[in-house]
Amino acid sequence: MEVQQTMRMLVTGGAGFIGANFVHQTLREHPEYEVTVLDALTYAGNPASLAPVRDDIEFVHGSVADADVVDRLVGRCDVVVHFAAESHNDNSLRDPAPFLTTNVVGTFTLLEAVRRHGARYHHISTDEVYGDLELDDPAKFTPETPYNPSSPYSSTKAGSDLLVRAWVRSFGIHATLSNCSNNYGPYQHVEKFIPRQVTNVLSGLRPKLYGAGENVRDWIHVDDHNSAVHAILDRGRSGETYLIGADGEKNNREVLALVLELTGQPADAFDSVTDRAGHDLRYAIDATKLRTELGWTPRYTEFREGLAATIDWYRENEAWWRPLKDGVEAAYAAQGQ
Ligand code: NAD
Ligand code: TDX
Repeated sequence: MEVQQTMRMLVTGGAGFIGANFVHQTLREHPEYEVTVLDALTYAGNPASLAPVRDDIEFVHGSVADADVVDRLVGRCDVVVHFAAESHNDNSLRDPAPFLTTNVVGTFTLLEAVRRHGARYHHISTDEVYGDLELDDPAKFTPETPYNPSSPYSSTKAGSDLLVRAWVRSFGIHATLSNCSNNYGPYQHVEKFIPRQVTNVLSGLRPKLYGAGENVRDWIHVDDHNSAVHAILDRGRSGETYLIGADGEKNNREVLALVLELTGQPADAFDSVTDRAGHDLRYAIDATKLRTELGWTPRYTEFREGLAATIDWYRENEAWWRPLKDGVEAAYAAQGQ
């Protein structure tokens, strides 16, 4: 019988949306890992998202920008998967400062610890580093697309990606990067588009569409994002960037129409509100490298089904999102959104 060696994995941002789903998937499907989560529990971090696995992981409350705690944890890990970030574009327009500290200084702090201790590092990033595409452009983002970020959020993510690439080239750290499109699924903060609209309907509020709603996002289920990250951890080549996407392009109007249909609302039961400043028009991912080189395929190919299951999750888990809702809506209302 083959005995599998246990590897110690540090997951930063594991109390956030994608990180928490990653921890759940890792414990379910990858028993070779022992998981430690490092999370600062900002407004976006929720210990309740880890409650089902609380006894199976180590949880450390702290910041990725804290060099002492990072050095101690990276020093006793084999693998670091870095999800922690300030992640919301609208917040980055209100106050960019924490985006610099967490996304840039936090990544720098991790990279220095990885350099000292020799851990394997995987960097989670976004397709937004590439800027946006025209609606009628047949092109999609590829790993060769030049960086051209639009918002304080995406520019700090781009900066953090460039730090990783420089640490690979200059110091030879063992690192991979992934840039993924828009995720949906359980445990996503109610500030984000799909959870905001779903929880608005569940609260008797009208959904809010920015501008004309023509902006296109390339939706992927969070479990598909995370299975791609595991494929990269298992089989990715050091120093390489993999784009993660599942051919899920839809404009915001279409997504909102589905939310309204699946929740039994009339098709016109929403408000058009002030558009986002600098609003990126379209994102689209070409994931050929991930599919051909690593043999990855998505499981959630029917957006309608994945969205219906996500709506059910918000229906059944009101205790998880209700405490966040009023504060988020008050902040949006203050800026006419
Ligand atoms: P999120 O905002 O839901 O979660 C972020 C987590 O990081 C929270 O638990 C928060 O407490 C934690 N955190 C914030 N600052 C920290 C700090 N200084 N130290 C330690 N922990 C800190 O974000 P998300 O949507 O889960 O995104 C996770 C990662 O995936 C981010 O790097 C984001 O850029 C990337 N990403 C997100 C999407 C998406 O659609 N949500 C798409 C592509 C890439
Ligand atoms: O109320 C809303 N109404 C609306 O029309 C909100 C909150 C958003 N929108 C629009 C803006 C975008 O075109 O919906 C689209 C999606 O918005 P967000 O959920 O804020 O996502 P986005 O800005 O596309 O960024 C997301 O995907 C890439 C994540 O938040 C990022 O972390 C990730 O990098």
